[in-house]
Amino acid sequence: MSSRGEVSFDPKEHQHLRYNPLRDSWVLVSAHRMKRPWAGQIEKPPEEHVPRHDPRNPLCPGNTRANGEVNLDYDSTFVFDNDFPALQPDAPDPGPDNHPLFQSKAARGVCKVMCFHPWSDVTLPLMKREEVVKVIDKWAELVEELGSTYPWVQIFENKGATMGCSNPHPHCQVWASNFLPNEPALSDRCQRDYYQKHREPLLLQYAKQEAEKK
Ligand code: H2U
Repeated sequence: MSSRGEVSFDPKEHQHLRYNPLRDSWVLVSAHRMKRPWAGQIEKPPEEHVPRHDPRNPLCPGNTRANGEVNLDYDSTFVFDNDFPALQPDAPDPGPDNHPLFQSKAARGVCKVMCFHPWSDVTLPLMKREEVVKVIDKWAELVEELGSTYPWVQIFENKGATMGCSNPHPHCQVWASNFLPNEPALSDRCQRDYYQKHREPLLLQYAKQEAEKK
């Protein structure tokens, strides 16, 4: 309470708007909502037992994938072209639009799958440091290789059933596209605008401020 009897602001108690500089937008923060009683669904941790090698799993070493190809008998990382790619390098152009409300464009690219390890019963946090380094080196290699052709390369991991992950084997996906997806396009625009105004990279200034404010 201030001397004038006003309630002083507590971010854990009082709802407020916070600026997201990467989206030039505002987010409503109402942290006290987490205190409400919960009688809704509670997720149990998965109890599944994942075998180290499953002869039917298309991501395991030496196994046959959905398209009939046989995986190498790999003992580290293993990268292959996704057999069900969301993007392909030679997708046809939809042609000219006849109305501004109904526009379409060619979406081209490459989709790969990368297995992190030959064993299905490990995840990144359970792998040895040198095994994780090999994964990171492979990510860097793929970004460099695909980034020389495509303006955007996205590496992501769908993890767990709720996220729609189709396979327990440790893996990620790599998508390279001939367009910038919406979120990176917006944050690119915001960072460029910030640089124009302040002559300093937005993320660098943000990191400095965070370090100062602790
Ligand atoms: P997700 O678990 O995030 O769905 O990634 C697994 C990917 O592996 C998925 O994109 C591909 C799927 O298309 N895949 C193949 O390319 N071949 C297969 O035989 C199995 C799965």
